[in-house]
Amino acid sequence: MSAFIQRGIIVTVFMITPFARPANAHPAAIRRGAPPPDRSRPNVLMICIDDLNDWTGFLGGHPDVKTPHMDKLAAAGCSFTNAHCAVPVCSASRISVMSGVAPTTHGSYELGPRYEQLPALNDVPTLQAWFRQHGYRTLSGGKVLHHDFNGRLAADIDQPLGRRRSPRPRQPMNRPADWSGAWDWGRYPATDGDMADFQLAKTAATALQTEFDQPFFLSVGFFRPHVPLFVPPRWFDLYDVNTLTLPATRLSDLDDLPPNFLSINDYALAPTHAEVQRHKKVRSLTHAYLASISFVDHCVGVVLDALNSGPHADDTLVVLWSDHGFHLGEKQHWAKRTLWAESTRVPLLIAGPDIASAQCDQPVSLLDVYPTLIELCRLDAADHAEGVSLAPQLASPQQRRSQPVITSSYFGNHSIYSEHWHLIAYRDGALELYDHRTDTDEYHNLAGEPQYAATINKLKTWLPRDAAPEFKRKSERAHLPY
Ligand SMILES: [Ca+2]
Ligand SMILES: [Ca+2]
Repeated sequence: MSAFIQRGIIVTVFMITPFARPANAHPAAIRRGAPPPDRSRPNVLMICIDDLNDWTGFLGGHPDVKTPHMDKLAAAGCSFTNAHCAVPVCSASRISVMSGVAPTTHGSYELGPRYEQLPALNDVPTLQAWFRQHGYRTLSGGKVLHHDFNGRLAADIDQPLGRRRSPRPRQPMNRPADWSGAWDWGRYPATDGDMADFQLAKTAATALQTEFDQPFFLSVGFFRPHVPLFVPPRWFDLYDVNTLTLPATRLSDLDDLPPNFLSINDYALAPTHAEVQRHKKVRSLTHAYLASISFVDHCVGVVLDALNSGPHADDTLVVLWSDHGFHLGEKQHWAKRTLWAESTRVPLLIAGPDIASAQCDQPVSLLDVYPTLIELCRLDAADHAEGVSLAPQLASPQQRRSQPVITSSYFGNHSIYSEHWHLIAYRDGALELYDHRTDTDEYHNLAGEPQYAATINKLKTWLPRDAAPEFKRKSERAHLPY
């Protein structure tokens, strides 16, 4: 009952807010001078997934995973196999995607501030606002921005699709008593219809079957496979907990690593690998993560089926991405926040009219989504966008991206991804170097070997200079001295 009541309150809030907004509340600049709607421009369907790593059929990150709907989308369009987030944590990653601005400019390197709280983004329109200014109707629901389109961002969305929470069981199901409340999992609730993600998928499906007098930009954000990993039983039943493949971990893997920002500060919001092992939860958690992935894949399928059977099937671009990756014991770590590929690498798919079925192995960034979509839809270029358009790679997948990809986590720590190399440079000067041609699991840190000095020096020239200081007010480590 309480969960139902709590959900009711949340629904009430989100249903009332958009309609309570005065009709003239949109900034005048958004509408003044806006071109008339251009129906020749493609629609955009953006699907955001939360905490999904490379455990999809099309990326091959786990041999057992079942993701038929995302695999079908990947086969129809372009799959970027070497895509990385700008920050490996929810809020800062999503702010970067929706602003097109790098963390080294907006100043959010960790979980915390809202988009509209960052002074550097005061004059930066969200991707949705940019499309709206160019005559698009914007619809959005679920977890697109970590904190939703609130405050001055509420005007960016013409038609909110709601943001509900799924129910949770009254008592912990599998969580050890000394773990954070978010870290629980199990066969709950009974049916898909009880899940907020599924309800959102159905709402988005209805919208996609509707005719509009403008092109639309519809964004939906699903919460799974973010913890807590509660999904209905049938998704657990897809996998045999006793025989499923466990992630590969090597005890000696950490021996060649410098201390990093997580170990230095003894900072973790997830259980440690030792704790997961001590409670014998590796297999059970892996099962729940796989089940949650297949559930969200089903939600993606509901949305894509509606698109493909509706009036917009032939003139809609689809972009699907996850906000960052996820460790399940690799490098003795769980969850996110690291600069290893397990944490930074994400699925990124772009499909639609004139986009050929292809795989692109170039290093690309989620920062590239902003300039790519506005180029594909022939909108005005956005000078503030710091990524590069992937239109050249969509036309020719072997085309080199003009610069390496940079991921930042906590102030002063960065990853640099080139086509084959991954350099991690920590704030204290410590380095890691991996050769992805021979070591995609990043077992062998080459940074200390003299023959790689030239490679390291070349990659270091891309390290951000004059990075924006961390915006501390709402950051998770705001109490720390830097
Ligand atoms: Ca996330
Ligand atoms: Ca190692």
